[in-house]
Amino acid sequence: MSNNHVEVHEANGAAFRYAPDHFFKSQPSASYIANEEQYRQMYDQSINDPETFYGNLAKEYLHWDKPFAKVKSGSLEKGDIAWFLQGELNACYNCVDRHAFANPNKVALISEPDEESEAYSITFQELLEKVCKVAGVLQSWGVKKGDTVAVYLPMTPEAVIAMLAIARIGAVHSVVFAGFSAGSLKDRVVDAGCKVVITCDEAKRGGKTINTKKIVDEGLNGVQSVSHILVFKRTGNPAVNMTPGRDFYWDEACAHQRSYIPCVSTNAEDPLFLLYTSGSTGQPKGVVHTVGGYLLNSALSTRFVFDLHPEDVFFTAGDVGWITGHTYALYGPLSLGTATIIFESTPAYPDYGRYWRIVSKWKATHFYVAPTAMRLIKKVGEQEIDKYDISSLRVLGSVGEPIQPDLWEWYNEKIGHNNCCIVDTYWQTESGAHLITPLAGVFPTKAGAASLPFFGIAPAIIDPNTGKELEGNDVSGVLAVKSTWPSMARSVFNDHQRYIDTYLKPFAGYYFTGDNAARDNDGYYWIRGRADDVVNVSGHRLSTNEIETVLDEHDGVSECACIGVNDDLTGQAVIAFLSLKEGACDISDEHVFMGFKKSLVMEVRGSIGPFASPKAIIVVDDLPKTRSGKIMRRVLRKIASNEAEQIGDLSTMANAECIPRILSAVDNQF
Ligand code: 6R9
Repeated sequence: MSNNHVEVHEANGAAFRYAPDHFFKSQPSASYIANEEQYRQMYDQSINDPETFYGNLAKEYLHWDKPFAKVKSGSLEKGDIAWFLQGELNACYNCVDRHAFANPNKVALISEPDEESEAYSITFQELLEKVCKVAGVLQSWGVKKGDTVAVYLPMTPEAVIAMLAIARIGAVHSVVFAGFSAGSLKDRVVDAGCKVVITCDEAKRGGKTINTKKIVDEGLNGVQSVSHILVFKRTGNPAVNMTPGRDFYWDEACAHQRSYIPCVSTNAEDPLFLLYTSGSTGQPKGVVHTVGGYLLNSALSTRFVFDLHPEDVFFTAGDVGWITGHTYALYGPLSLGTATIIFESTPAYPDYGRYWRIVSKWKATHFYVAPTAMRLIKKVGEQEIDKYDISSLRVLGSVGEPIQPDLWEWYNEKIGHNNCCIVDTYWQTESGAHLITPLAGVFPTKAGAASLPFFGIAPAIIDPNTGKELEGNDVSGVLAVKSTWPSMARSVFNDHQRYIDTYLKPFAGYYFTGDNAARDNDGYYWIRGRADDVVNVSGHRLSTNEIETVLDEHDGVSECACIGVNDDLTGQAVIAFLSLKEGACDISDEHVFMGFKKSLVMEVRGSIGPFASPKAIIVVDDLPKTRSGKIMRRVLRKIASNEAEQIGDLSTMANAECIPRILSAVDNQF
C-alpha cells in the first residue's frame, strides 16, 4: 500500500482544468447539463432514486414497443440484475428507423475506407434499407430471435449494418475482432453456438490485403453449428473460396430481399450481444449485454459525457471488434440520430495526417481514441497535425488505458489547441458504457484523472488486504462499484457462475472492476491499471494466462510466465519468461536461438493474433516460485521493470537463488 499512498499524494496536487470558452461558443445549442450543481443533483437522484431517474430517461431517450412495468430489480449479492422489466423494444428501431422516419436524408454513417479517395456517406434512410436487406437474408436462413450470429469484419459500414440487422430480428451478435486468428475465431463461434458468420472476402489495412475469408474457412473447419456464411465483397477477388450451399455473397443474397422488413420486438432483458473479453484466467468470456439497459446507457453517456448534439459528427477511431466500437461508434451516436465515422485504416496510412484529414474533411466535432494512438502520433507524426484545419473539434476523448498527465497536456494543446474539452473515460467491456468520466463542459477535470462517477455508478475503493471499503477521500486500493447500473453485463454466456465468481464474489455486495484506483482529496478518481493478470497492449485487453497457455503448448517449453511491463509506445508490452526442456534448443547458437524464439512468436500470432506477440522472450533456467509452487509474477514484473531493489517480501519464495540468474538474463536481453 505504501506505493499507492505516494500516488494519492501526487494526485492531490493536480490542478482543476475548466472547459475553455471556445467550447461553449462552438456548441450547436445549450449544454444538456448546465453546471456542476445540476450534475450533483442528477447524480444523487440516480443513486438514491434510480427508479425515477432512469424511468424518466428511459421514456425520454428510447422508443418502447411496450412500456416497462418495473425499472429495476435484483442485487449484486445475488447476481440477478434486471432493468426495465416487461418492457419491449428493438435496438435497431431506436438507432435507425425512428431517425429515418424523422430525418431520412440526415447522414448516419461516414465511411473512411483504407483507400482514402473512396470515402462516402450514407443517410438514415439508406441505412434502413441496407439493414433490412441483410435482416431479410438472415431470416431466410432461419435465424430467429435469440440465435447468435458472429460478425468477423473489418471496421467498415458493413460491420455496423450486420450488427443492426442481427439486432433487428432479435438475434444476438457476437463480433469477433478481425485481427483474431482462425483458432480464436473458432473458440468464440463454438462457445456461442453461432448459426451464421458474416465476413468479407479480403480486408484492407494500411495498404495490405488480408485473406479474411481464408481465415474464416480455417476457423470454421469442423464447426457444426454454422449453416451459412455471408461474404461481403470487400475487394472482389474472384480467387476467394466459396463453399456452395454454405457461402453466399452479400450483394447477391441482398438482391432478393425487400428494402423494408419490420423489427422484431425484444424484451428489455433479452441479450443484444455477446462480446468476448480476456480475464485473468482460462478461456475468454462471452460477456452478455441486454437490449434495454445497454441501449439506454449508450445513449445517455454519449449525450452527457461528450455533450453530443444531433448535428455533430462523432469520430471514434476504435474498432467495432471492441466494446468502444459497439457503444461509441454504433449504439451511442446512432441512438441519438448523430452521424458516426467508420474508419477502416490506421493512423499512419497513407501518412500520419490521416486522422486530421478525416476530421477536416467531415468537420468532425468529436474525436475518441486510445492513448496508444496519441503516443504514436506524438512520437512520429506530430509535424502533420498543423497542416490541417481541425478547428471543428469540440470534445476529445481518451479510452482504454490510463492517459499520463503529460500526454493529456499534449492532446489538449496539439490536437485541441486549448479549445476543446478532454474527457478521459474509464469503463470496461462489462460496464457497457462509461463508469468514471468527466462530462464535457459540466465540471472541471484534472489532467490524468478519470474524475467523477457517471450517473448510477457508486464507486468504492477497497483495501485488497482486508476487503474493507475505504471511506472518505485520500485513499487508494482496488476499485469496485456498489450500485447496479442499466448497462452492466448480466452474465457470462453459458456460464453464469463464472460471472458471479469473477465480478461479484471477490467482494460481497460489490461489482469488482479488476482495476487499482485512488480517490484524491477532491474526491476525484485516478485509475492505476489492472490489479490482476490482465495486460493492456495498445488498448487491447489480453490475459497473460492465455499467452502462457499457447507458449506452454510448444514442444520446447518446460514452463513459462508472461507479464506486462510499461512501454513508451504501446502502454504495456508482454514479456515472456521461459524455462526450456532438456535439449529443446541450443541457446548458445544465436542463429538457432533466434529461430526458436521466432517460432514461439509465430505460435502466439497464429493462436491469438499478432497484437498478442511478446515483445521479448527471456530464457531462464528456473522461474521464481512460492513454496506451494505458484509462479511469482510480481518478482518477474519488478525485475523486468528495472525495480529489482523493490522486489519486496520474498519469504514465501522457494528458490530465491534463481533471482541473480534471472537478473542477468534480463540484462543480456535489453
Ligand atoms: C473500454 C475498454 C477495460 C480495462 C479497464 C482498465 C482499462 C479503460 C481506461 C482504463 C484507465 C481509462 N481502461 N479505460 N484505464 N483509464 N480511461 O477499454 O474496455 O477492453 O474491456 O478494457 O481497460 O484497466 O478495466 P476493455
